[in-house]
Formats: sequence, structure tokens, C-alpha cells
Amino acid sequence: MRTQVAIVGAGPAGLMLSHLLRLEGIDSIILENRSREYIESRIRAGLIEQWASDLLVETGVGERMQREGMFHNGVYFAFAGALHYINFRELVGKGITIYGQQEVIKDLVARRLADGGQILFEVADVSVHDLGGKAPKIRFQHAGKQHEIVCDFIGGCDGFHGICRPSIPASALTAYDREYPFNWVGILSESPPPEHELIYSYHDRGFALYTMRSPTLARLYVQCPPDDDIENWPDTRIWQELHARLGGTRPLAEGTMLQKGITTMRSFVLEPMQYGRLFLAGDSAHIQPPTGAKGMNLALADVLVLCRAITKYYRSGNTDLLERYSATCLRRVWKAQRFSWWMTQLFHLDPNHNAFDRRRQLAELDYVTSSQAAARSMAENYTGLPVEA
Ligand code: RFL
Ligand code: PHB
Repeated sequence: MRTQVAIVGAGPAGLMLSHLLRLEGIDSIILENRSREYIESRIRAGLIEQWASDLLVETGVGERMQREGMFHNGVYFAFAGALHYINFRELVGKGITIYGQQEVIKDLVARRLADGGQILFEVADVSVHDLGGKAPKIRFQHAGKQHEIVCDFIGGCDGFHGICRPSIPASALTAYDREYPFNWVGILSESPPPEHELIYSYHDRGFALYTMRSPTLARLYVQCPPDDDIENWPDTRIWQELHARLGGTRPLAEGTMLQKGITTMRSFVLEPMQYGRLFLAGDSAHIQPPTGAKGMNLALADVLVLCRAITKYYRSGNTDLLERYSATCLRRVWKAQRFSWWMTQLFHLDPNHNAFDRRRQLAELDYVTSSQAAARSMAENYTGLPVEA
């Protein structure tokens, strides 16, 4: 088999890369180790930055999002028993869209297949070879047979637990890492969210987040200890904490829990995001705690930069954008990391904090929700920084 760009992973990064390349007339093949059903039902991110929702619309995969997504002009911070609204639209003229990542996945898979794109699901034993040369290769098993793809470039879009990052010699990479002394218990509940926009809540019992997938489907999170097990969280305990951590600011309706799990918190950046002709994009190169809602958005930004670089190469033979890929992405990645860390340290109850830190957090929450300058900075980062051309 032969293609121009072989892509490992059919998450937001891999699918969007393949879609963007196709719009430029560049061929690709996607290899995914899970089934189509699995990737289309995996519940993950739900928040799309303004530029990213614009990109989905401009590239012809945003039609259902425009119909079914929920467009938000701002966000609520709850602390000291009151709700404080940050109005993104007034501050920076932008908003965000709530639309499940699995819906973005469904829309991209459908579009790739309609356009004649190749996605091989349920592949096994994927390995990458000859990364330093001009004809890198991918070997894998599919439907019981061994295959090899020869290509010009490999898109390493296989997430945090994929094989692309570990295939790069460790001596060529530097990893920057931070763990947090807490995680989140997350549920999907058949009930209306307490507000039509998101509530991030600071509380003495710990952080909680009230988001949604639709007006009748709430996505709710509570902070838990780092080594906690979901077995320790019967439904009644989750509801109790969710009620308490809203701090009396809104009533909370309970509903049937459709899904329940633990989300781990970590910041991780790998430098550089490239080795020879292997280009890492999305979670394979960086992850961040979900407090800033940056993961899916960063994945889309990386592949937009990568597609522009590959397109320039095929049009003119010029490799300057390819050489700058990692540096271009990392400038934005580090700002998103900084913001995700900032939101995380601002809202969580941290066992390493003392009474001084709690007062300091409250002062910062008060500052962000009362100073136009501070609120504008928050709004600019939350709705998404521009992607460098
Ligand atoms: P993905 O989505 O993990 O996709 C990687 C794909 O590669 C496949 N794969 C392989 N395929 C072939 N061979 C192998 N050896 C392979 N190994 C893996 C996997 O099956 C998968 O299909 O990475 P990608 O594309 O980089 O996208 C990243 C996002 O998925 C991730 O950053 C977000 O979900 C993070 N995130 C959020 N991001 C946001 O922008 N906004 C949010 O509101 C938000 N909320 C969240 C989140 C992540 C969460 N969890 C579960 C970690 C909320 C949660 C709870
Ligand atoms: C979500 O809707 O799942 C979501 C929204 C914002 C976050 C994290 C998760 O910060």
C-alpha cells in the first residue's frame, strides 16, 4: 500500500488531519485500533473554541453542530455562595460551543467515508519504521493479515497511550510533566443542567463543574482524591456532593446516571513534536487537566498547522513550515497549558495548600470576576487563542 500521509489514530486529530488534507487534494489513510462503534460512543470532551467551531463550519463538517450544538456567550464562576458571570461576547466578541467530541467524531467519519477516504478500523500491532528517511513505513495487522504502508509523512495522532511517541528515541525528546493531587468523578445524567451555561464552582468540599450535552442531559464533575476508586462513589454520594458544591446558588435536578467514571488530571508536553517524518499531534504530544477544556481544541489546532505545512511542501517543495511545525504548535500549546494549569490551581482544594492559599484563591476569583482586564484575559484564553498561520 502507498499513500501520501499515513495517519495513526481516528480521534479528533487524525480525522481532522485527513479531512483537511483531502480538501487540499492530498491522500491519506487512517489506521485505528478500535471499532467505529467504539470511537463514536466514547464520551470525552464537549467544549469547542470559537475558531475551532468556525473551522468545522468552513470546512463543511459543522452543519449538525450548528443545529444541535449549544452556543454559549459566557461562563459562571460560583464561590462564596454566589454566581458570577463572565460575558465572553462583551469582553472579546467570541463564544464557545457545547457539542460532544463523539458527535464531532461521527461527523468527521461520515464525511471522510462519503469523500471516499480510507479508515481502517480494528487494526492491530501498528509499528512505525524508517522515520529518518524519505519513505517512512507503517506495519500493522488487519483482518488477520500483515500489511505495510509506504508514505511521505506519518501523522502520529494516536493519543496519550499510542505507539507513535514511544517509537521516537528517548534521547531525541524532552518531556515536561506535572501531576495533580486530585482527580474528577464525572457523570452523564438524564436531567437538565442547573444553568444553561457552564458553572465552575469553588467550594470548601472541593471543586465541581456543571456542564451539559443538551438541555436535558447534564455532564457533572466533582473533585476527588488522586487514588480514589469509582466504587467509593455510589450515586447518592455523587448527588450529595454536587448539591453541596453548588453552594445554594441554583437548585439541581437529579436524573438517571447514563455514565460514571474517573478523569485523571495531568499536564504533559513533549518537545519537539516531530522526529524525522513523524509528526505528533494532539494528545500524543501533550495533555492537560480538563479544567480549561483545551484537549480537543489543541488537537484540532495542531493538525491545522500540520496540514498547512504539508500542503506547502506538496505545492512548492518548500519544507520551511514542516521544519517549524513543532515550534509553531508549541507556542500555542504552552499558552493552553499555562491556562489549564491556572484554572486548575484556582479552583481545586489542594492538600498542599494552607489557609493562606484558600484566601489567595478567593481573592483571585474575586479579581477575575470583578476586573474587566482580568476577565478579558480569561475570556480570551477560554474562547481560544488564534492559531498561527
Ligand atoms: P484521541 O481522541 O485519544 O484519539 C487517539 C486515537 O488513536 C487510537 N489509537 C490507536 N490507533 C491505532 N494504533 C494504536 N496503537 C493506537 N493507539 C491509540 C485511539 O483508539 C483513538 O481513537 O486523541 P486526539 O485525536 O489527540 O484528541 C484529543 C482529545 O480526545 C482529548 O484531548 C480531549 O478529549 C480532552 N478533553 C477535553 N478537551 C476539550 O477540548 N474540551 C473538553 O471539554 C474536554 N473535556 C477531555 C474532557 C478529556 C476527558 N477525558 C476522558 C480524558 C473531558 C474528559 C473527561
Ligand atoms: C465538558 O462539557 O465535558 C467539559 C466542559 C468544560 C471543561 C471540562 C469538561 O472544562
